[in-house]
Amino acid sequence: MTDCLFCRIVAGEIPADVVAETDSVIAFRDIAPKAPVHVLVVPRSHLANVAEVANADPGLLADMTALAQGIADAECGGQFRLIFNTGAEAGQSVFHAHGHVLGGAPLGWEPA
Ligand code: DGP
Repeated sequence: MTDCLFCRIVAGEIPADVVAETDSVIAFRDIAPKAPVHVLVVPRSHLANVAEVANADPGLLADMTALAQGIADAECGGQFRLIFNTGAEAGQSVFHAHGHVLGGAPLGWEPA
């Protein structure tokens, strides 16, 4: 059994509030939302971060972006922020690539 949290969600071993999915990507609501809409777009295959996705399979990164846009179209008028925390210092806590889709309200911009 893998100890990767998102691999376990992909496998259905841990429940999640899934909002959209394709053959290559699954999207579910973040357990600790930071905006009215906060959904994670996650490749089904285990890659550690967005750079690994881009290097291994650029089409997969396009699939993740397209699913993010579809969620934003359905839930926040097509407007959204897509964030990929990459590395612990940047705030990445789950080392299975994922994009944060944030929207549903005006978003501030407060870089550290
Ligand atoms: P990051 O810090 O960029 O690695 O984002 C990881 C996100 O994953 C964080 O916003 C919280 C979310 N998260 C952590 N555990 C779970 C979980 O068990 N279920 C769901 N749906 N989200 C989780």
